[in-house]
Amino acid sequence: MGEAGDGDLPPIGVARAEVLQVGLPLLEPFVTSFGPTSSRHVVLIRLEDEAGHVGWGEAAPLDHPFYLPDFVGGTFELVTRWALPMCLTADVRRPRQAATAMAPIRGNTFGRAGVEAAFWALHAERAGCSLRDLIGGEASRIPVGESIGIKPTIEEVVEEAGLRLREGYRRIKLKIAPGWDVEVVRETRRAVGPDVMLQVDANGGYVLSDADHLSELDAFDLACIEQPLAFDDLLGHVELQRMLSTPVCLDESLRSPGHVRAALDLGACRNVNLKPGRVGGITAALEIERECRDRGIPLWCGGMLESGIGRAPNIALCSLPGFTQPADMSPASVLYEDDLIDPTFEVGSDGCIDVPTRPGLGYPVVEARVRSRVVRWAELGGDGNVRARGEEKENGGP
Ligand code: OSB
Ligand code: MG
Repeated sequence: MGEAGDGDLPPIGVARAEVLQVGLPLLEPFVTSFGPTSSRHVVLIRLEDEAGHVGWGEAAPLDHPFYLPDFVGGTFELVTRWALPMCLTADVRRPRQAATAMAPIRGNTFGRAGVEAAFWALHAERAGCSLRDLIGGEASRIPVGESIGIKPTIEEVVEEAGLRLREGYRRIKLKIAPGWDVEVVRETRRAVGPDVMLQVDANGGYVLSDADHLSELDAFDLACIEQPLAFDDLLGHVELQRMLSTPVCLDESLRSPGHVRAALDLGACRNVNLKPGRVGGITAALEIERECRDRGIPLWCGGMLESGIGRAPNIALCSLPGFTQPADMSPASVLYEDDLIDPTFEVGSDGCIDVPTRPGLGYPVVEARVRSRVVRWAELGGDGNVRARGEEKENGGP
């Protein structure tokens, strides 16, 4: 388990751990080709060491299994029964050894990533170091784009795009689905002009026989078409990419560094959306960043409508040089009534957000707000045993 230099490092000793499923107050449903996401919960992992240092991580699959198989209720169980105990009983001295400890778990990338993130945050807190510095990030500000969901009318999409561009956002991504594609792209391109970076995300809503229809999108100079085909159809994307001049970007299909290598070797995509949660954590994300940088593949950080706790490590990752395109990183003010961190981050008039330099997670967690939103919880000892668990029915939720 150890590696060179580990002898000098003390174990990241966890005295107490908590798993908290919390509800986030979405301002409006987020609609994609797989349907509306109107209820949003995430699983938070809170680690505390003997000295009282705290590390927070967030596992952010969706509430339902329509984006990928992972869903919040299953992820709560995965974290409580396996992922966290496997880390607490291992000799974790570096955060990446948490990833190693969880390696026997198949799939369940979001749960593993949330636990690993908590170890990164706790390690950074103990070292008095920012996450950015811990991973060797360079940028102090990162460019951001908005992901605009399917809306009742094209006019509402065009209006939202215009608003964000006036605010400074660096690019616009439109959700598309059969029956909501060429027209919404044509009208948005017409409204924003030729110089704005524009792209689309189909969330697996099409089949290969839609290729002729999708090739109509080639006329609009899109930066990419994200996940046009099913999440498990790598070879379909190889064929489709041959038929489109627009770069195919993969999201759902890429759930590990091996998937990214396979997709690039096969020609299934020319652009990569990296969500640390989707690929199993920060260690896997670092491997993918290096792979894309070495190959000269445009890379950007996607989002899962995370709270600020979930977005924080992703912002740190975006400071690495391999991230060459704007991130899906709308601040909580766009998505939620409030955030779980305060102060949270905002997008400046240059379309960028600051990469935090504070130690640990980088943002103060509003613990009272977190606790008021808990719908399901578990408490574990440093030995990995569950001491207590329960549900808070008055907060509702799944
Ligand atoms: O496909 O990128 C996606 C949100 C939830 C699930 C999947 C996706 C998205 C987004 C939102 O596009 C991006 C964000 O977090 O702002
Ligand atoms: Mg996507």
